[in-house]
Amino acid sequence: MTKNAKLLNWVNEVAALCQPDKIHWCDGSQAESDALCAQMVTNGTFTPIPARPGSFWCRSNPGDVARVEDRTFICSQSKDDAGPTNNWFDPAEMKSKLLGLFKGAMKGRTLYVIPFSMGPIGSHIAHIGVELSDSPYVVVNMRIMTRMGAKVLEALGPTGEFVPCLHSVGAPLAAGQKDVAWPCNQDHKYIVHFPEERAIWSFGSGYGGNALLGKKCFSLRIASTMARDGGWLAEHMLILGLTNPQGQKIYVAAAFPSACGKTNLAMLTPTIPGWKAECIGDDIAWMKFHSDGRLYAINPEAGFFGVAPGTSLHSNPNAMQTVTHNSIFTNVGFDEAKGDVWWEDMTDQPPAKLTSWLGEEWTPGCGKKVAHPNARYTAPAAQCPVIDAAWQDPQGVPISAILFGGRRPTTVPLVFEALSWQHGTFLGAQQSSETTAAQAGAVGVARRDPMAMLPFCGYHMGDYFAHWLKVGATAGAKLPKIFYVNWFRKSADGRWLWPGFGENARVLRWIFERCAGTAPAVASPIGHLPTPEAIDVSGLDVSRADIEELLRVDKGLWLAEIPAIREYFAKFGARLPQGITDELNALEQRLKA
Ligand code: O2Y
Ligand code: MN
Repeated sequence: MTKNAKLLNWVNEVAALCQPDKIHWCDGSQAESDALCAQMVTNGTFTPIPARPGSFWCRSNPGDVARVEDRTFICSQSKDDAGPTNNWFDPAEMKSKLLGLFKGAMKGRTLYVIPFSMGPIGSHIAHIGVELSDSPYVVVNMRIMTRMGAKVLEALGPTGEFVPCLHSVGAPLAAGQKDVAWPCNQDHKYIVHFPEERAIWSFGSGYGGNALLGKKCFSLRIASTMARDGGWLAEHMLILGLTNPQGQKIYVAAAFPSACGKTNLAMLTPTIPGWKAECIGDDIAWMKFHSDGRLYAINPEAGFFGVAPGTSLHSNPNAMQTVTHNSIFTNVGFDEAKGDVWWEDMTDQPPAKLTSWLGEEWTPGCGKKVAHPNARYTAPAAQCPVIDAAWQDPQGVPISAILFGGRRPTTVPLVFEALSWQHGTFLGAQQSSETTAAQAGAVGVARRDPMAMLPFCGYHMGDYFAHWLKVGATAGAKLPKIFYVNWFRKSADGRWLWPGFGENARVLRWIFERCAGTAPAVASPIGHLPTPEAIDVSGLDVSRADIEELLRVDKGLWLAEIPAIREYFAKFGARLPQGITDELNALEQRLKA
């Protein structure tokens, strides 16, 4: 166990409040995970997947299928500090409300103590958390997604600091009451962050980001406040390594809104001869400056919690390889005949008959989805065939380029380079993407999602932009270059102009060569653009006219967007840094010149 007094006291306090039947300190072993999975098979939560050794199919309650942004709260002392993009609630009032809900919430259940490290244990960039949860599903997922168990308690020692993460599915069991396969609370869901005391309380949901508290709650919302205070960056970014045919390597981090192919890019297989891409992480980057003046990144996670629908040997063969074993599939379909899972677009031909994520019989053409659009696989990063050799390096990897971008059928070119760190910060701050059918709300609406952090910044977004500018102003000359990409531009007649997927390596090549100082670029009002010849399209069915269109800057369309950007920034009021306003004004002037 542990001699950490803060941890022991907190476990005792939570046990007294939540009144679990048992307390289990997780050691993170295979035997422990096997036993919990067997227990979940017995009670109907898990079904073994014969085609994928060590893997399980799981169906959630249909009312508990995704992160609940409207039930996610930032409880800073001052409402202003949460900013206009977060739901704020007074911390004392929230605690009193939640104490009522947590009281007796774990009756009939086991309280699992889950010590975890975000990042390689012992890395100076990593941080420790402890999740107290009454969900065995959370335990086995946290074991994949983080470094978890006895080794973390050892690293914590008797006086080490940790972020306390309290979680209950909010479904106590009366004596003799039979459990359901997916316990949760239909009426009360709260995903709550106390940024000043660096604590997380989550009640009522067992799903994904609501319950695996190391991910969005800790690694982004709480860590973003830690990063602001400590002069580092906690970002919603993939990290990949890119090696040229001469064996030179750079690392790139990229922040894209949902439905822009972030996991596909993180695991991309380049189509251009001699180039290699390797994955460090697909979702989160923690970045700190080293004594050499460069920004180094770690992936704080140890697994992938990826969207299953749409993942296929065509879109992401490396993800498909990753999930062949030791994986958990939540809310996909199940093929009894083959003993395997299936989801939309996994293969060209669907199986003849499946059980859907709702547990209903499903046949092709029945008009329903077999998998929920937010169905997920949980899989160990170590199983990814293109995992980078340095993915566990406690020093992190040096970042040469940061990419922003979004899904924009018009206006935004395939790629361009920011004029400076401040200009790049502005580009990230105004980042927008068109919504797709996979998201809630209207389809085809351009939504602003600054640095892809809109639901994940634990404090006022105006202060977050200021933090980015401060990092740039204090860092010196070795900052990463910033680029903006758009794989989704269409022709006037609605045709995709760029093939995407592995072909995106051609754009990464230009970025690599800009970092090396060898690729040509031309000045434009929005930034440095590649010349049409600078993008390698050899062997690709992209005409000269298409590449010119992909790189065209329509000043009229950009000018038309300025008022919308200005209106968006106005919501940050006096906390919008002058540097961001200056960049918007300068862009307008360059477009009008
Ligand atoms: O719905 C959920 O709880 C999952 S959200 C998620 C999971 C993995 C990576 N990114 C996200 C996200 O919402 O950005
Ligand atoms: Mn994400």
